[in-house]
Amino acid sequence: MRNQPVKVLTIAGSDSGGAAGLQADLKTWTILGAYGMSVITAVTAQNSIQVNEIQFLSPDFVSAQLESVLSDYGADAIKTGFIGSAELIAVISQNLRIYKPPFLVVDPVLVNQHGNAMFSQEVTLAYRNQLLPLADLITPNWPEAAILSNLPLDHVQEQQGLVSAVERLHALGTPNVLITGNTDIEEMIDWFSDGDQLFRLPTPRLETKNRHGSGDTLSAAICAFLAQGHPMPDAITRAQHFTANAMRAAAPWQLGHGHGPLAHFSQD
Ligand code: PXL
Repeated sequence: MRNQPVKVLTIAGSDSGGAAGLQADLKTWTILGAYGMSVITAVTAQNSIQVNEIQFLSPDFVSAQLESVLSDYGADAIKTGFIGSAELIAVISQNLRIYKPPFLVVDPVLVNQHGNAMFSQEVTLAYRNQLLPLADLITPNWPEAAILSNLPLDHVQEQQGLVSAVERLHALGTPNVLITGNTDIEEMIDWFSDGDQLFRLPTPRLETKNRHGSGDTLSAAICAFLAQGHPMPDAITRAQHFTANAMRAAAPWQLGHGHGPLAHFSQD
C-alpha cells in the first residue's frame, strides 16, 4: 500500500492553551505529514502564564485508551510526555511491553518551567525502573537529567558530571540519550549520546519569550522522523531545525500575556 502516512502516538497531558503537551505533538506531526494519535494522561487548565489545575485520568482509563489505539491502528513510533504519576507509568509500561512499538521516545516531564521538581520521588523511581528500560531515546532537559541520574545539577552541567549522568542514564537501559536546552551566550546546546560517543549539537540561540512547548515539539519531531525511517542522529538534527524554525517564526507573536507558543506551521 503506497502513500500511507506513518502512525505516531503521544501519551501525554492536554494543555488547554494549545502550546505544550499533546497539542504541541499533534501540531508537529500534522506539519510533518505523520498521522498523530493521543492517549491522554491528564488534563491541565493552563495558559501562557501558569498551570492552574491538573486532573489526572484513571490508570484504567489510560489503559483503555492504549488498548483501543494499539490493538487497531498500532503505532510506528510512540512518545511519552506529561505522565506525573507512578500508577500511570505502571499501566503505560505494561501496555508498551505488550505492544512493543518500533520506536519509543520518552520525554520525561519532571520539572516546571523554573526547573523545580513537580512530583514525588516515587514518580522518578517509576521512570527509572519501568519506562527508561523500554525507551529507544530519552530527552530530559538538564534538571531532569540530574534528577533521573541522581546527581546534583551543577555537577551535571560540568563536562565530567555530564559524562557521569549520561553513563547512569544508559545504565538504566536506554541506548540513546539527548540532554536538551543548555544555554550558552550565542547557542542552545543539546548533548546526544549513543552510548559510544557524546555529540555536541548546537542550535542558534533565539531571543524570545515564546518557547512554551519547545521541548515537546523537539521530541515529537524526533519521534516522527524516526517513524519515517531517518536514523537517530539525523532525526535529532532535523527535529532541532524544525523546532528552531517554529520558534523563530513565533518570536514576534504576542498571543497571551506570558510565555507563548511556537509557530509550528511556519517552516522554511
Ligand atoms: O512542556 C512540558 C509539558 C508537557 N505537557 C503538558 C504541559 C507541559 C508544560 O507546561 O503542561 C501538559
